[in-house]
Amino acid sequence: MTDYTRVVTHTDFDGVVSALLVRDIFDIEHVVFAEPWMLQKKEFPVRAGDVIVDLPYGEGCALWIDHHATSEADKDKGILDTTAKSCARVIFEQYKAEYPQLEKFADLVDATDKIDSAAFTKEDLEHPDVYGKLSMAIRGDNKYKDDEFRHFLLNMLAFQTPEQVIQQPIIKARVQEKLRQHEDWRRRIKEFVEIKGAVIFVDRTKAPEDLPRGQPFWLYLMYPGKAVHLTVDNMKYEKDKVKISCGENIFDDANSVDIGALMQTYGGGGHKAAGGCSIAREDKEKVVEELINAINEGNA
Ligand SMILES: [Mn+2]
Repeated sequence: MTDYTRVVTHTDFDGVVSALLVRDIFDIEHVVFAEPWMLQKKEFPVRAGDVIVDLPYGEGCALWIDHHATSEADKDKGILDTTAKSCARVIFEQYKAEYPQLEKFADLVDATDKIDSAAFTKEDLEHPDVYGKLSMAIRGDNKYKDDEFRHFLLNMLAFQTPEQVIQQPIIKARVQEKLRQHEDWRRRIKEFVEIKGAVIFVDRTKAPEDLPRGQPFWLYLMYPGKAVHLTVDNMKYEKDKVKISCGENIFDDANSVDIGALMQTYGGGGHKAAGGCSIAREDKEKVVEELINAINEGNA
């Protein structure tokens, strides 16, 4: 029917669900996971039969579907809907009339909208539902194990309900490990937090290696009423650099600064509500101070 031979997708929950839908529509077996920067920097080897979803456009692919605002320049090259809350939603709306079997994924696509647009309530954080738990389990710190897990999850979601999927021993164990790590993070992260005006500043470069990754949205519950959180962290491979990530309080309208635009002035990017950049390690103190000042002045 088509010459589509491989799905190239993002490593997050939306990426997994987008791949699931595309695979179901076009009957493609082969799925690979990539990070947005790989396509941006043209470091991903695109093949002629590739269907690229939830990622920036890749020259030479057969089909591209996305919803990121930063993809606007490529909008004529594929299917882009920047108003959609998830890429899974774009695929679902585009193909559901022609492929009515997609209807079985309607709840999963609703859940993906919520996760990909961070439309969480306090209740969602305190008591994550089955989708929240599955999405927590998607990212670890080993690319090969993570990809293996994502493939497994994708295969399970193709023929079982999420409630059944989460009972699979491999998935259940990983979810439980993630919840445990998250508790550990919540207990220990406070030591590396400093409140600077409206900013919750987290310096992970000072934290021990074994401090797990947490869900940064929790910071807004732990330090209520603040406008943004700003985290500085080591980079895995580039030891002479640090990465900065910043996001606005999802429970509160306290932030009016365009975070993506601010990060762009340091070579990064993002959206109005969240963004990041990487900078030379030696500039850390200076840049962090400038960012915190800019955020506080913008919100004064
Ligand atoms: Mn997405």
